[in-house]
Amino acid sequence: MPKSIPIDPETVFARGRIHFSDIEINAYQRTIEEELATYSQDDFLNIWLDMCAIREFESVLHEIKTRGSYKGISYSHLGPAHLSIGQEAAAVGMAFSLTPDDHIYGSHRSHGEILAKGFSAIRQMSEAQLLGIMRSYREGAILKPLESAHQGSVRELAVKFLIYGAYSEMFARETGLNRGLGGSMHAFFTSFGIYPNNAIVGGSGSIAPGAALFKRINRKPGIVVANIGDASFACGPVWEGITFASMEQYRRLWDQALGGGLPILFNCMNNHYGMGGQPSGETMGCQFIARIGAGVNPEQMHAERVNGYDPFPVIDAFRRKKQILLEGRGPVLLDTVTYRMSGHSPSDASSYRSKEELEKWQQADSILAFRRKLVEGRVASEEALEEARARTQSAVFEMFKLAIDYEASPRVPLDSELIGAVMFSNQKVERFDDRPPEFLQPLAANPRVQQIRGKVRTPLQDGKPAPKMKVFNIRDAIFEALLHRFSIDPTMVAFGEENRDWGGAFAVYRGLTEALPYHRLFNAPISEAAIVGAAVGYALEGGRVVAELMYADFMGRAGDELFNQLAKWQAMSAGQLKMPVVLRISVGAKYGAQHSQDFTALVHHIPGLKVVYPVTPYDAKGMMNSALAGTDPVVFFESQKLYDFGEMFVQSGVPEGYYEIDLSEPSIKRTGNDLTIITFGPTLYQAVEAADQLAARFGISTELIDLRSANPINYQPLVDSVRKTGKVLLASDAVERGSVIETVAARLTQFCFDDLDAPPVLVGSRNWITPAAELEAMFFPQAHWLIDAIHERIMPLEGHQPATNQTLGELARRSRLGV
Ligand SMILES: Cc1ncc(C[n+]2csc(CCOP(=O)(O)OP(=O)(O)O)c2C)c(N)n1
Ligand SMILES: [Mg+2]
Repeated sequence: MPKSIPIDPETVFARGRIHFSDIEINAYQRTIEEELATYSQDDFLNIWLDMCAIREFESVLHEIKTRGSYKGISYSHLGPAHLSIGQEAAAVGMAFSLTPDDHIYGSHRSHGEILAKGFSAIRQMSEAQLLGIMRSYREGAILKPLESAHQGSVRELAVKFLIYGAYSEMFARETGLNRGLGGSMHAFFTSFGIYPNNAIVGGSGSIAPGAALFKRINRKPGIVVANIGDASFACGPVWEGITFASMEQYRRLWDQALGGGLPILFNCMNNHYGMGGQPSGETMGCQFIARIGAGVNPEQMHAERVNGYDPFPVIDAFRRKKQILLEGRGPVLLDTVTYRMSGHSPSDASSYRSKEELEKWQQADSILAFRRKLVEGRVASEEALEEARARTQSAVFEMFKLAIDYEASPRVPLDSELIGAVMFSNQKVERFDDRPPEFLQPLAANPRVQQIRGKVRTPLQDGKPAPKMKVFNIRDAIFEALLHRFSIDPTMVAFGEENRDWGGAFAVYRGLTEALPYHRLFNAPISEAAIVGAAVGYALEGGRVVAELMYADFMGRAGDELFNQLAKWQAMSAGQLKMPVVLRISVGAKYGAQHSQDFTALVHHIPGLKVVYPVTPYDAKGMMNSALAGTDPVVFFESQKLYDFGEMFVQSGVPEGYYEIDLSEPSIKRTGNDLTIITFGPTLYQAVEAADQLAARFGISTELIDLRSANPINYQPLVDSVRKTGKVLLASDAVERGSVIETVAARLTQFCFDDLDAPPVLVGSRNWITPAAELEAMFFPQAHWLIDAIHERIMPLEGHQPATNQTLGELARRSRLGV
C-alpha cells in the first residue's frame, strides 16, 4: 500500500545532493583476436550474411523505387520504402542473442530489424518447430509458393519464408506476413518474436512497456525491445512509456516473485537524423540520447552508448543488458549509434547533410569494415566471404522475383470484403490462461461485495424508490461485471490514474484494492498515452486489460494510442492478433470547458473501435460483461451524472447473475406509436421527461430508444420504430455538429425516407465550450428543447409556446457563424 511509503518532512527537507554516475560511451574496445574466443566460426559467418541479406533486401527496394527496376526486372512499387542502408550492424547486433521469446517492437524503418530478428529466431528453433510455424501460418499460404521449388534444409526454407513474406507484405500481396494489410512500415511476425512495427514514429514507446508488463504479470520468459529512432525520443508517448516502464512500484510494492522491474530495453536506433532534422545539435538538447536515462531513475536506466556501426559492441551490450533485465533491474536504455546512408525515403535529396559527411560514413561502411575484421582475424578469406554474400544476394533476389509475380503472389481481390472481415475479431474468450486468478481475499469477504448484497436492484421497493445509499447503481453494476471477469480470467488487469487506493476517480473500483494484488490493479502515472499504449501492448501479447482515462476530455492526450494503435492492429495483422481491451472513459459535467465534454464522436469516427455508452445499471452490467468476454477494443463511456442512478426501466431489476447484452442492439426503453425519440448517453433521462410531458399535455405516445452503442449498431429496431411512428427526434449531450446521432439521423433518412413525415430532427449540446455548472442548462439539451424542436420541425403542438429557438432558420444562422 502506498500508505506504507510515508512522507516525512524531516527527511524531505534534509540537505543532500543527487548523485549521478558516468554513462559509458563506446566502452567496447575488444579486438577481433579477442573475439575469436567469444564467437564460433558459424556465428561470424551468420553475422556477416545477415548483414548482407538485409543490405541486399533494401538495395532491391531502393533500385525499384528510384529506377523502377533491379537487374533487369521492372516493378512499380507504389508504397513506402524507408530504408535503413547503413544500419545493418545495429539491427543484426540487436537480434543476435535475443531468443524467440524476446519480442521486438519497432518503427517505420524496421526492415532490417525484422529480418535480423527473424534470422536469429530461425537459427534457434528446431526444424520441426519451423515447419510447424510455416505450415500452420494461414494454412501454409506463405509456404506454398516456396515449397515445391525448394532444395535445401528446413532452416533455409524458413529464411526464404521470412524474406518472401516480408517482400510480399511490402507489395500488398496475400502471401505477405500480414496478408498485405500491414505493409512496409507495419510488418511483423510474432512466431519469430517480431511484434508490430509502427509508422507513427515512437509508437512502440508506449506499447512495448505493456508487452513487458504482460511478461512480468503472466510470468512469461524473455524481454521486450522497443526500437525507436533518435528523433523519436522527443515524442511524448516515448517519455510516457519510459515513465510507465520505470515506476518504482514494480520493485517496491509488487510481489517480488513476479520478478521486479519491467524487462524492457528501449533501444535508440540512433542514425543522427530524423527525416532531415538533427536531434543532437539541433532539435534536442541532450546531445546523447543515453543521457535521458540519468533523469529517469537512480540506475540511470543502465544507459550506455554503443557503436552500432559494428555488430560486436551491440551484441556485447545486449547480452549484458538482457541479464540486467532478467534480474528484474529494468528498464534499460541503449543508445545504439549508427548511420543511415540511404535517404529517409526515395524522394529524399539529402539536402540536410553534406556530400563529404555521407562519403565518410560510406567509407566506414559497417559491412566492409566487418569483412575486413573477419579477414584480419583469419575467420575467412575475402573471396570466401564474397562468394557467400553472392549466394545470399541471389537468394534474396529470387524471393523478390517471386513476391512480384502476380500468379504466385496475388493481391487480395479488390472487390473482396477481407478488410471488413478482420476489423473486429468478434470472438468470445472466457480466459486467456488456465491458471487460477489471483485474489487477496475470498470474494464473499470483500466489503464492497457485502455492501452491494444489501442493495435494491429493482426500480421500486415496496412500491417506492429506495433511498440513494440503498440503490444498486451504475457504479455497482460496472464493479460487478469487472469482478466477474477478474475472477475468471487470470490475465485480466486494470490500470489507470488513481485506480487503486482512491478506488478509481469515481469510486467504481472501491473494494477492488482489498480484493486484488498490486499487479492486477494499479495506479499508472499521469501518462494517458502510456496508459492506452500499455493496454495495447498487453493485449497484443495475449492478455485482457481494462484501462481507464479519467475524463473524456483527456482523450487527446492518448490520441495516437486510441486512433492508430488500439483501433488498428487487429486489421493490420489481417486478423492474427486480438485486442481484448476495454477502455473506460467517463464523461464529466459541472467542471466546465475542459472536463465536461462528450467526445464519443471522435472515437465513433475511427474504424476499428467499438464504442458504447450505457446509461442504466442493467445495460452497464450487461454491456461490460459482453465487452469483457470479447476480443475487440471497446471504448466504454460512462456518465458522471449517472453513477448514482438505479435501474428505472427493467422492472425485474438488475440480475445478480451473469448476463450479456449484444453490443450492437439498441434498447427500446418505452414503446409508443406517435413519435420516436432516439438518445445516446444521459440525454435518455431528458427524453423520458419530454415523453412524459408530451403524453400529459398533448396525448402523444412516444417510443423511447437508447442507442447504447455508436458502433456497431443494428438499425433494424430503429427502422421498425420510425416506420411505425413516421417521426423521429434524436438527442445526445455531445455537441450537435458531427455527433454520433447525426450519423444515425443521416442513415435513418436513407433507410426510412418514404416513411418519414418530416426529416429526422437533432437536438445536441450547443456547438460551444461547456460552460460552468451554473450555466450548463444553456448548453446541454433540456427536456423543453426537445419539445420545442418537435413543435417547430416535426409536428405543431397545439397551444405550445416554445422557449428556445429550434427553427431551421436559427440552425442556418448558427451554422454560418460556426457555433
Ligand atoms: C508521429 C509522427 N510524426 C512524424 C512522422 C513523420 N516522420 C516519419 S519518419 C520521421 C523521422 C523519424 O526519425 P527517427 O525517429 O530518428 O527515425 P529514423 O527515421 O531516423 O529511423 C518523421 C518525422 C511520423 N511518421 N509520425
Ligand atoms: Mg533517426
